[in-house]
Amino acid sequence: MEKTLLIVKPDGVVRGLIGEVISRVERKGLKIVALKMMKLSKEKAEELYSVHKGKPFFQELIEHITSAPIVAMILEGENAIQIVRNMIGATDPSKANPGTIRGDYALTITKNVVHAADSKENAEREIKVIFGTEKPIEYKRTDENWLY
Ligand code: FUP
Repeated sequence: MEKTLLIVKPDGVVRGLIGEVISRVERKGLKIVALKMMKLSKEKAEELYSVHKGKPFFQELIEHITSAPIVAMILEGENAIQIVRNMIGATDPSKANPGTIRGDYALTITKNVVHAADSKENAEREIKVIFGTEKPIEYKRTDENWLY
């Protein structure tokens, strides 16, 4: 089954939105197969956002993501990557639709509450950066027969 990475960023954690984010993905039917709170080191942050190295907003991005704890989770489900991208909304909260996490809870592009992988390749790479060799936990949700 497809897996993706979702991160509640420091602004989301400090504003008390961890539960809100988790609640949305749980109700959607996605399965949380790994979950962890951590403070990202500068090195890990730069690895996570390596595609943005050299861009004008890189420094601000790294400063923000390392400023307070994050909550990272691996989510599993059919088309999980696209579904979670739809749920978080556009990168710029001023363009994110209402009903999406960023559309409902954020005002600015740096402090946009969540991060989610945008492709299979990035999901695999980002999961490795955050979870290393830690394995996702296998279990059944009781509603699986009603989701699939
Ligand atoms: P997303 O995948 O939606 O998080 O968006 P990107 O990977 O393009 O950007 C990662 C983060 O960089 C965003 F969450 C915020 C920051 N960013 C800016 O601050 N300015 C930009 O113009 C683009 C991204």
